[in-house]
Amino acid sequence: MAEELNVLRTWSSPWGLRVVYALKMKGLEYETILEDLKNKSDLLLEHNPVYKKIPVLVHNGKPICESLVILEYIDDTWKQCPLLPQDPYERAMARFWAKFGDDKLLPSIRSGFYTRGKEQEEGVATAIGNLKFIEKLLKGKKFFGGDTIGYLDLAFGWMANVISIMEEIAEIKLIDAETFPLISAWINNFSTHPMIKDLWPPRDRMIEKYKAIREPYLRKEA
Ligand SMILES: N[C@@H](CCC(=O)N[C@@H](CS)C(=O)NCC(=O)O)C(=O)O
Repeated sequence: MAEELNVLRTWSSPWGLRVVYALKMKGLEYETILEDLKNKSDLLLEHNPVYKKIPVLVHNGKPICESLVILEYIDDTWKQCPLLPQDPYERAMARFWAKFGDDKLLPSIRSGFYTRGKEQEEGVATAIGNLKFIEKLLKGKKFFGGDTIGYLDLAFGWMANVISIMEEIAEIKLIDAETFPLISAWINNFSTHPMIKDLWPPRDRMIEKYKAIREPYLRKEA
């Protein structure tokens, strides 16, 4: 049976990009259905009634939600170019760090981005502390997956997409090459990888978007 793969996402969402990167790594054809999150489609509400969020992968009519769950589904369904490591301990660790990225690292980076003054300094310090764990994971490796891009690289793709944009807008420094030589090299390796670079959202549009997202938080603070 011909596979039908649709991805509900937005042009900029790092969680949506996780899914299309994975499909591309596996060499699968898919259609993107772009969502307007201010006016969610009936299709999105029907396919993700619990969270009402993108991304959703629709495989032969069946929806799968939550980007990390979707990555595992893709890896379980199509065996070429494995994303998760084969070793059970390594698999568990990849899942652990992906969850750390979403639950701990990202909120700390956001708290440095959406604030000013002392609160911002504290957010940046916490984020830098969290990034130190990530730096250690890259010791002796080009990618989190080793020599090739794997599940954890796709899970951390948002770091390559978004951190430098947040740094520029909020005038903060999170990743400098001296403190984080391995993360800096990874960002370069990941963002220039042939499977990844064509799907990269344009920087000027991202800057505009993230400025607009930040603005209401600063107004609330003032
Ligand atoms: N944990 C979710 C996060 C997805 C997410 O935050 N999606 C955002 C766009 S980047 C969304 O759909 N927001 C709409 C809303 O919150 O109403 C995942 O990994 O898929």
